[in-house]
Amino acid sequence: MERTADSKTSLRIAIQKSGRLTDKTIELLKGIGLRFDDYKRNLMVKCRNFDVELLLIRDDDIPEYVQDGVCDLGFVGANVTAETGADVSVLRGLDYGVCRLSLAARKDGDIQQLEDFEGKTIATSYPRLTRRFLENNNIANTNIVTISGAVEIAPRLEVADAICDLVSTGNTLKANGLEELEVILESETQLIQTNKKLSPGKKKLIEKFLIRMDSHQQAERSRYIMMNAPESAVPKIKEIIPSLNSPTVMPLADDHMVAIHTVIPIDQFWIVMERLKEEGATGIVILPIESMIL
Ligand code: PRT
Ligand code: ZN
Repeated sequence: MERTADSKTSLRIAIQKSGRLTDKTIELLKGIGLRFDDYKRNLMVKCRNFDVELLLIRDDDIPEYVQDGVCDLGFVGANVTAETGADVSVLRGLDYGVCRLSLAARKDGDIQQLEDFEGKTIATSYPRLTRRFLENNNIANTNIVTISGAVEIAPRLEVADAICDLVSTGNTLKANGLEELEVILESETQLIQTNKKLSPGKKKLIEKFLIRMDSHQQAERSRYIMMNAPESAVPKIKEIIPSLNSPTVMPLADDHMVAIHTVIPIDQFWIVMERLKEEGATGIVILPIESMIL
């Protein structure tokens, strides 16, 4: 059990109870070593080995709970925080729940560009963001209809001329004969923090929590790489590898060969790999990393 100066202090973190972000968020919390009992059936769950309790609620409520200090932290889509206009701080952007909020209209219909939205009816679950975007683009005369789900069928039901909804693959729009015309917000899951005053104990816990998160994220974005290479190729290989620190180079039984161990960022994986092979690297082994403290 993590002990803090203030042993009664527990961080309260809001996460989505049941939806697209739930599994990834729980996976992330487990990935940083937090253990929970039965989070699926309870609204509030205490962590067994860190001073954290989770509040499992609808994602729409998360920004306000964090704003009001009911929860200290929250994991929620940037789209939801932006729509609620909650006064919170964004601590980290996370690479899941990635999507965009877009204006879309019937393919081959009479709305083909932004100006065509003037005077039209737009169905959305994001009235605030939609209105603001249109007004910022000098389209002041629209009728925004707020609906909470299945926004994409509104044009077919003739409830609206166009929609403003979240898009990830674009398949839903396509299946409903709609075309994406304008992206109004790029979104991802974010870790948000309350702007209410926090006790020193809570601040310390948040620091620890962030160190764990950052180590985990860094590890997820990196791979441990081991290879054998001719000793003469080492200077070239050192240039190719965008290593965090200098790589470990160890002699092998064969005098002219060495083993090289290092860490590479995953996004450069294939480029690095191809270039290493060109320099004569063989027996390349890539391993995932559990955690990385820099
Ligand atoms: O019950 P609760 O209120 O908590 O959940 P919810 O139903 O409001 O939200 P949920 O679970 O559907 O989504 C939670 C969050 O996931 C959203 O707020 C976004 O931050 C993020 N997210 C990422 C998405 C999508 N991608 C997404 N594609 N949320 C919704 N969609 C929907 C979209 O509304 C549309 O109906 O998926 C459809 C489009 O998907 P594509 O792949 O066909 O383009
Ligand atoms: Zn919701």
